[in-house]
Amino acid sequence: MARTVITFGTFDVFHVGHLKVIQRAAELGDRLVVGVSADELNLRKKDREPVFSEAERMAIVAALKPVDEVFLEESLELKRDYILKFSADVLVMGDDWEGRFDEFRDVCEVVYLPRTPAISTTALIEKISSAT
Ligand code: C2G
Repeated sequence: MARTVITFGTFDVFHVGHLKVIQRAAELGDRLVVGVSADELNLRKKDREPVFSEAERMAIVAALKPVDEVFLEESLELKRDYILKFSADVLVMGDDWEGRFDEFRDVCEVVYLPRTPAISTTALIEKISSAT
């Protein structure tokens, strides 16, 4: 039976930390499904508009070799529904989310992977905006 892995993220200003979590997630199964968070959800979650729109962020993630399918993550509260809808066997998140999704262990495996150090969208935005 094919093993489906699901992961979620904003993936704004796509960087190598995003790439690594996606590559490592894909290695845990046969099919990788990625939920890309909606602009609206991002605004609520981080209190700012993403640099790239949800359509652009989805297009970038969908074009990656390890990714089989992308969908728009419209709400953090729908995680269980998404896991069931895509018949995910494993939920993967970076360890900045450690413990936050343990409640889904009744329907799938939950794995937290170590974040790639020293890179983040916020730091990149700051670096770019301070460049002259
Ligand atoms: N990530 C990583 N290393 C970094 C930066 C990010 O491993 N240096 C991982 C995060 O841990 C996450 C994924 O990349 O698993 C996407 O990160 P974000 O775009 O910051 O996603 P986030 O806003 O945390 O959205 O439902 C959950 C949310 O949609 C997650």
